[in-house]
Amino acid sequence: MSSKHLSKGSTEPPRVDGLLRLYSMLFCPYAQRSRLVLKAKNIPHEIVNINLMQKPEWYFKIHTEGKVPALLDGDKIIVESLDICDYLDEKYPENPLYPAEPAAKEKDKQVIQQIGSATSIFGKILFSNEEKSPEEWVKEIIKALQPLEDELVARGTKFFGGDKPGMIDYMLWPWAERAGAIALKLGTKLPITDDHIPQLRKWRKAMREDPVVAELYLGPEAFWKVAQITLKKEVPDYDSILSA
Ligand SMILES: N[C@@H](CCC(=O)N[C@@H](CS)C(=O)NCC(=O)O)C(=O)O
Repeated sequence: MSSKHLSKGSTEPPRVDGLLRLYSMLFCPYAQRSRLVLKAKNIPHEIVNINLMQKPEWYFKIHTEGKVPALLDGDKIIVESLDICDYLDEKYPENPLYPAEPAAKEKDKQVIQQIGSATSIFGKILFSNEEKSPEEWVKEIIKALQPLEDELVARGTKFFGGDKPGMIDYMLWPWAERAGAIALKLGTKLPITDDHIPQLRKWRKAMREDPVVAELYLGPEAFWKVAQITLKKEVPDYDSILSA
């Protein structure tokens, strides 16, 4: 399902003329955004995975900070997940992920800008050693996600994109997929009740059934394994986590 993560001392795989290349890392939510868009739009591409703990020397010529994702299109290199996804949506008009109407597209972009602050709570819970009760975490989660819940309610649609997922949906999904790892960390189901962010929770179930999401789905256990290794300040063996 995925190529080996290349490390220090490796050589860059030969490029294939005319084929898009995404530099990625299997567990990176930002890279997942690009992979979702590539799949949703059925764009032929290859994936080159990067070991972010032991970055290959050659990779700094692609991305000066050595981050993923980065997209290579001929001589062009595009970095930053949102710029990559917008680039792909513009270059490949089939199955557009934004509304055609410019004001509506602008609105979608504004919502996407809010995703980072809404979802930073997940990383805070997974990667910090802060001791809080599940009830306290739930309060923080609901507060952080309420603006997205309100937006979905205002739209009155199953997905932010309407009756099928659009750009907002795919930009948000990687964090919704990782949310299941929180219960694994806390050792208990989160005490979320029916009146807590009901539309977003319905959205998450519907997204899980989207064929594009399903094809790239790794599941909470894999993310929790990576988080645990990272918390111990050890280097995850990205290639064996799914089979371990
Ligand atoms: N703002 C960037 C964030 C990319 C990012 O932080 N990627 C992480 C992996 S999930 C990374 O490359 N980390 C390696 C590093 O920071 O050196 C985007 O949206 O693409």
